[in-house]
Amino acid sequence: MFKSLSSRAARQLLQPATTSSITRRYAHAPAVFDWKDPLGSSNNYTEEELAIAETAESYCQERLLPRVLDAYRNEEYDRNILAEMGELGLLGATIQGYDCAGVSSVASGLITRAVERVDSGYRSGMSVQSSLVMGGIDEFGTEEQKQKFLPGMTKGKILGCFGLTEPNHGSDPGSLETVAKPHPSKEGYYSLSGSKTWITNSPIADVLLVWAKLQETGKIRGFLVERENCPPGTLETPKLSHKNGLRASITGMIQMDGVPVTKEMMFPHVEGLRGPFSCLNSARFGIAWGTIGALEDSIARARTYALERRQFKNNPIAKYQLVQKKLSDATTDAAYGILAALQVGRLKDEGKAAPEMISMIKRQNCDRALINARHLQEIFGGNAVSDEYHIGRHVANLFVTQTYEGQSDIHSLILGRAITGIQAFV
Ligand code: TGC
Ligand code: FAD
Repeated sequence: MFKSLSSRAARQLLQPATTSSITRRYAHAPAVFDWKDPLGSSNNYTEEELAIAETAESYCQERLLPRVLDAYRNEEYDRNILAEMGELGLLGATIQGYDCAGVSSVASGLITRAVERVDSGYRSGMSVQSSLVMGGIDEFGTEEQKQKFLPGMTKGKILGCFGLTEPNHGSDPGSLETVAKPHPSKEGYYSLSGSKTWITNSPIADVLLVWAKLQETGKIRGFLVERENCPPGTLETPKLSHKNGLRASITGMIQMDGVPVTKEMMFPHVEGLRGPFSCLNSARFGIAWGTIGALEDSIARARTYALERRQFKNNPIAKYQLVQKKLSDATTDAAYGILAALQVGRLKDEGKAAPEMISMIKRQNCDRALINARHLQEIFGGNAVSDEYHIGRHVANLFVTQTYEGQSDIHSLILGRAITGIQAFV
């Protein structure tokens, strides 16, 4: 957190400026523009946050980047990635206790930015584990549930998934059909039936956080389904293949037919959409940081390409105004996006971040990252079609980030409702 100004610094700020103090103030070397951090956002991070960002960036560049092309080509997600991240303390990093790192929201944002600089799919696998499942257990779980799952999940030894979306209900999860009723033969158990789709990590998850309507009340409740406790034939989690985006992550369905879940595995004190949406607040916040990481990687690659590629009288294409405009637009949106995410991160840790603020940065950063990456793709000409230039992968991924955790138009309706007081979805 920022320290309050020392009384000496406060006195200096409050003193009327004299000629000599003005001279002293401008005697520094002139500030230099850094295209990688155009508005100097790194001045606002604590030493600890900078150190965490460096650890995450090193891991991602040294360990994730070398395997992303094969993973994307073959649509393969290596579950060891979550164990590696766990070793470094990157999972569930904002959670206090249970062997988690307990860092600031801004530090967790810097982690997602580092991961998504390599690939949105890798960030997706991490977000689901950290924000959606561990975050949900931390906020709504019993002490027994926390003790049982969080220490293993922060190490990446127990993997989680989050099942809200259904084949017929995506933007409108309030209409979900999955039902939990008293188990017909097992005392103290519910029986879960229904189907979820487009669920990140579901084929490899050990614990599935499933949102279902309790038959007795008609209210949505959260259930922790442990795969190893499901009798044969009650749970299937088939992989969804042939995706044209997010291919380095694993996505599947959750098909439940009378899954027995002990009553102790239901979140006791939250009902309705407040449960899943509270988990989504943290995940959406992470995406706002992450997508800027993907955009920053697109900018760096497009800049390098534009400086090296020569056309017309052997000029680098970076010399031409239309190419420079694309780089300027993208760099400006990335810089604004990070500062907005940083502001919301500080407010989040003070308990002052309204969900609509998170909708605003999720929507804006996803939309701007997608639009700018698409424009930067043009700089690569025909080479953009080769996956070895990485830009096409970012563009395909960023379409998905704009779609999940609330499609951008849905976030504009959330904002519209907050601005006008009038609900537009129904
Ligand atoms: P609405 O009336 O707005 O709200 C119902 C209840 O929920 C509460 N609430 C929130 N609580 C905490 N945080 C938030 N952000 C909240 N938003 C709403 C609200 O106060 C109310 O509580 P209560 O106690 O009064 O009942 O509900 P609605 O049905 O009208 O909502 C409409 C809408 C459009 C806002 C909502 O359905 C929505 O956000 N739709 C988008 C669906 C979505 O985001 N799905 C995400 C699925 S998970 C996913 O995509 C993971 S991808 C992971 C990866 O790979 O990275
Ligand atoms: P729909 O709701 O059918 O929307 C289609 C279009 O209609 C959108 O453009 C939408 O904005 C628009 N629309 C809908 N209603 C309105 C309205 N009232 N006004 C104006 N426009 C409207 N879900 C999970 O629960 N867990 C996960 O882990 C998860 N991972 C995912 C991973 C991937 C790769 C993908 C692609 C999706 C994932 N999802 C997950 C699902 C995701 O959250 C949904 O796809 C998303 O919420 C949109 O729902 P939908 O696909 O049913 O689209």
